[in-house]
Amino acid sequence: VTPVENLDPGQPDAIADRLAAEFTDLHGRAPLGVFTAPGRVNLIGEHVDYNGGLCLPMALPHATYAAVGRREDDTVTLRSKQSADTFAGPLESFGPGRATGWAAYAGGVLWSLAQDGWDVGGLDVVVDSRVPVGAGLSSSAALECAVAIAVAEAAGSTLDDDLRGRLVKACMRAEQDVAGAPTGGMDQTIALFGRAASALLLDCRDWSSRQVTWDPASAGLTLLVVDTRASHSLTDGGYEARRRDCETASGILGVALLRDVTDQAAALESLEDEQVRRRTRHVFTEIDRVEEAVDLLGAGDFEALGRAFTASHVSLRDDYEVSCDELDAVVEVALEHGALGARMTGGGFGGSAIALVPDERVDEVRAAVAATYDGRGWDAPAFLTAPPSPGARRLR
Ligand code: GAF
Repeated sequence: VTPVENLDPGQPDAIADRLAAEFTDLHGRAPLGVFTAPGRVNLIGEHVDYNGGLCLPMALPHATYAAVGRREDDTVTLRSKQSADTFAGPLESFGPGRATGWAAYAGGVLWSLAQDGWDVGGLDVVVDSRVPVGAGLSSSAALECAVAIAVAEAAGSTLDDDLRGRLVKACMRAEQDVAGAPTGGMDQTIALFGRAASALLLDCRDWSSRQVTWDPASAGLTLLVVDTRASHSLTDGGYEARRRDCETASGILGVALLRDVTDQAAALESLEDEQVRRRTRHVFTEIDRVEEAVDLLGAGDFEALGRAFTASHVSLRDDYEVSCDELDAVVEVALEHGALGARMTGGGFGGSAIALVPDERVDEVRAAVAATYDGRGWDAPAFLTAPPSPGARRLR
């Protein structure tokens, strides 16, 4: 049997205590607090957030932690246990066109909050993360949101839903304007609004949301996450090109957002460009699948939910063309070995897949995926099990 790697999220309080101690060693004083925000998987509703659609993400137990302390001067320092790159400079050095590497996310959000009028001041930030980077599990949003709530807490603000909504917007600006990733807001929203035992039904037209009970364990099922280890980037043009196709379609159809189209069949017929038509068909069918998935969850019909997951993957693979060989192989092998459904999750082009698997077959799926990887000569995948977990919060 090929050995498999399971990524452990760790114990939040123990991670926070250790990070606070390390901050104290480094800076000679205790941090004002340790803040955390989770990575995510999206159950269904992919590449629809920037089309005003519906999505259904959930927060992972794998999270990013930031110990933060105020400084007497105006300098911001950024250190991470996962990176040798450290950054120090005034707030402006983390603005658009200036910040590089992971500082574009952590420093970018400080810059963005200052633009919103927050008194950011000088800060020391030390980060530790259990969200694998480049795995399509939203390590960037976890980092942004952990830092964002630190600033809000330092200002003495209460982290109510209204403030969380404003922080989502600040984090999105950091990602779009500073990091240059033209993403759609789903990831920051779930990082800030996630709840244990729930998925979040998010309407990206008006940003309203509601928690939906998501408890596969009660039906003897595990949501298995597979990090394909295939490279995934949202800044190398593929993601942006998909957005452009959607904008082309909405321009032709005379709507602000593809979600606003009322007669979908007529709309598809009127799109002459075959690629633009397929992209649009994905968006239409995917939004419908999210509505269906929420109904199926309400009815406890996990078999049909699994089929909706797989249909979503097929649409992302064939119509939206954001899958890759590794993702397709994981989905195929998981289904062959008893998964009720499987799909790529997140932006695609690599990254991670999810599979809804009966508990007693999880080991078999893991081993079969690992063996397939071995056979094809790919770097070994990593696995996570994903009970839905809480969103951004202060730990100490
Ligand atoms: C990435 C983006 F950041 C999200 O906004 C979303 O578009 C997703 O890809 C695809 O659903 O995670």
